[in-house]
Amino acid sequence: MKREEKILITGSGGQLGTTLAKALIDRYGIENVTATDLHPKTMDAWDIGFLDTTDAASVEAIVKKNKISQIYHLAAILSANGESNPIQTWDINIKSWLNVLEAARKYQVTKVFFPSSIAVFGPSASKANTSQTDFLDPLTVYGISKAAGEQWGHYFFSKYGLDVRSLRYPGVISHGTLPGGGTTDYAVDIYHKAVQNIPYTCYLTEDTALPMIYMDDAVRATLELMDAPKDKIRTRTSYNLNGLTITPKQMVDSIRQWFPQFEIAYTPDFRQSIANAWPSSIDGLHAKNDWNWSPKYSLDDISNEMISQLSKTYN
Ligand code: AKB
Repeated sequence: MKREEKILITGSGGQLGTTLAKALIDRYGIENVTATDLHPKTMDAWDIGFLDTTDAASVEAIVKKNKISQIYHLAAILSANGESNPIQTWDINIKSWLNVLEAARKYQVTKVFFPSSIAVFGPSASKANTSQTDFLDPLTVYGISKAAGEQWGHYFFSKYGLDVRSLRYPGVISHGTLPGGGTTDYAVDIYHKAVQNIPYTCYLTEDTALPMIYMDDAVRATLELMDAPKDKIRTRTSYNLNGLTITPKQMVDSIRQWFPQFEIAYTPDFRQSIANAWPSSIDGLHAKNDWNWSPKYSLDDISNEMISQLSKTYN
């Protein structure tokens, strides 16, 4: 039976937004999900409508008109792209989030989801098994906007009682949609090249360890967090979301089980210094304790899924 919720997704055309929209439509029914993006498009079974989340009046109008009860605010500029225009990135990421929070507060939205990121951490945090409460000194404008966004979510919760929930995603690996301008994008691009038998040039060194997660785990975590009873959510800034830790070399070794001839070269660029300031692994203790989070996908599970799905796309 479909549950009675009215869902708004912003940034629904992006990597996470596309898969999350499908999961929410399956769960709540297509008539109850308003999927939006700055770039509208028609998907297989649903439409993504236009919404500029930096325009407060438009955000309020859609929340009011559709009697929205839950918002998943995914619209944002990611870490690598954000560096080419820091002020605009800050403006877009923060303005849109404040517009969503204000509309949610005014129109009694019951739950709001904010995607944060491991990018909130910087050089002062421990590199390995980084705790959720470790020091936040992000070096990218994306990381700064996520760290501030977490605090805004916490503020709206403590001041107005708005039920804001958030996860710090690691790099998300998926076959459905390409990621758009992050530092962890190589972990998706590499599979596209491998299945097409094209050599890949990686912009990070072979031993750059970063936290990652497979899309199915990322979507399941999002839904489990949003489903958890309110009194279980003891973190109102953002939960560390742990999946696994991968280096480019480990990924290549995994891919070579399917494609032994796969070729890779390493030419680090500006994204290397972004990655160097991020944790290599994160501690998901709070997510486990509060709402029982446990990731499922290993690196070989991910390679298996990515290669079999992308082989269908390219063949
Ligand atoms: C990025 O690389 O910017 C994102 C992230 C880790 O938030 N994938």
